[in-house]
Amino acid sequence: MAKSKFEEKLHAGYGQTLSIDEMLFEHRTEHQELIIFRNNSFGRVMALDGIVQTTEADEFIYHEMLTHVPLLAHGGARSVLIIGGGDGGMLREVLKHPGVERVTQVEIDASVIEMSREYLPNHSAGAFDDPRVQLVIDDGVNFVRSSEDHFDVIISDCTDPVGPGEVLFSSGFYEGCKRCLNPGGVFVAQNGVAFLQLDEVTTTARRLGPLFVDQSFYAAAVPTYAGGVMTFAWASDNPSLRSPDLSVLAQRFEASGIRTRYYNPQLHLGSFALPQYILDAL
Ligand code: AG3
Repeated sequence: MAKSKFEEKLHAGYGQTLSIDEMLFEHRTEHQELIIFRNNSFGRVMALDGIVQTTEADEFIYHEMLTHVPLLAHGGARSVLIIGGGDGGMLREVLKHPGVERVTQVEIDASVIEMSREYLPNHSAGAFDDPRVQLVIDDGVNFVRSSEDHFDVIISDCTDPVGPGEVLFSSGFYEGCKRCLNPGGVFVAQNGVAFLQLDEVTTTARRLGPLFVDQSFYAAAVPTYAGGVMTFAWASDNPSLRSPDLSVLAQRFEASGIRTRYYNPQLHLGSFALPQYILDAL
């Protein structure tokens, strides 16, 4: 009989279970175990190596927060680098910014892109066909270590630091990102669910902090990243980018013409206010 439940095993002694109401795709790619299924509460769900990566219902929270926060804080980003993000949701949101002229996306697993285009078409929503996009199938670490290209914003849309995603939390990767950033640029990265992965916050701060003048985290709750708020790492050499005036942000957001379902300028500023248990871990 076909499996009818997806049991996520990311944390010791705690996990979420989603019913597989329709199995769409299940296959071992060259890099990882990829599964896409439909769930009655969250729509289509994609998981890699047993960990939920994205769902149709709540992806907007994650993708909006990892794009609009750095791009609107920067205010003049023309070039963006996305590491990972094979489902295309991040690319879709980045391309909504009228000032963005080119986006390079570096994804290690071509199968994730291919299957997401087929089974999660609303994630990329045509973004992979946009002429501003250059797609590179490569390891993100290799890319940032060797690329001669520079970017205004770098977004690390990676898996958790277990298995193939682990290198995207290494000092070598962060050094490469720093090297590929234009002066005044911003680096952001998904950094796990703080309550259950507090060591990731500490480790990232220790590795990323020394490379930049300003390093911090911001947060948002994404239901299928279970266990509380997810933190996003933030790093730049310009501390004022982290606390722009609300009026400036609101003006930029308005001028962009972007419609969001989670992001708004007030929430942007508020997301940098962190609970004390996170601050204490830094
Ligand atoms: N990548 C981040 C998934 C992290 C899940 N981790 C967790 N629950 N701790 C998502 C890819 C979406 N484009």
